[in-house]
Amino acid sequence: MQLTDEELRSFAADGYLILRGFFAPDLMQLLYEIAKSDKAMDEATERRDAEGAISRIRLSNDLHDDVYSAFARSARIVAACEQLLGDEVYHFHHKMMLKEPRVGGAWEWHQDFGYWYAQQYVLFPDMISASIAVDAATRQNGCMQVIRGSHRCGRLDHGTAGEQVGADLEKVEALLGFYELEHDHVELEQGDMLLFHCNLLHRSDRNRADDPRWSLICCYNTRHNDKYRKVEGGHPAYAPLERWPDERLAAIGERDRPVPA
Ligand SMILES: O=C(O)CCC(=O)C(=O)O
Repeated sequence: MQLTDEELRSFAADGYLILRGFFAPDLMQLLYEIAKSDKAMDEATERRDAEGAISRIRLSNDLHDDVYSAFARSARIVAACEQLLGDEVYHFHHKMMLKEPRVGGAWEWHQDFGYWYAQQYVLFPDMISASIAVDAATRQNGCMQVIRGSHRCGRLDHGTAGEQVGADLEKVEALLGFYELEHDHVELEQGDMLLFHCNLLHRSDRNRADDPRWSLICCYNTRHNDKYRKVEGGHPAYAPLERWPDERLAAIGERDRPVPA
């Protein structure tokens, strides 16, 4: 897995990079079938947006013997993240983001580093997330939106917005208005992957479509940015990450594929 110079340049300038068809359709079908029939998704945590609409999130700080963790161990994702951040990365957490048809709530403008800096004892914005489209993501079902290049302005102050944490909106508006940064909608097909820098401002709208929008987001921290305080709970401190080829992800997917009724 080798990113091109153009991909590296584009991530440095924009704070995000879309890799189309990153995972093959057969492998995505396994993840899709397992997730959609997984009873654990019924226990996902609910988060209300500022208008009270609910998004659900199933987050894991640990790696387990399941298909979600297998994706988080993907050698190709990890290699891409290490090229973009210039250091070894480790698993920080992964999460299934579940936006149900018609009801799935919005995520307010925020930077992930706004949360992680405040709560996770890390000080350098050398962290990254890989969002894999389990369902296609469209404007209608509340795809992710980003402010292109906003990672370059550094971390903004964050306050609360509903049950979420949101960035200072005056500054968000200044980035879009005064500084004329572009506001992009990231539409994805199943199997596409969005890599985004932890200081990239992003949000997503409520799902107003009849189809769900589920994604698997794998988050990584760099080794040089290990947690300076090791506390119980929260996202983990550095531990070497075992990286797996796609064949191993597929083997776990085949093993756990639901048996048709
Ligand atoms: O995928 C989305 O709709 C939002 C995800 C998000 O805000 C996040 O992972 O921080």
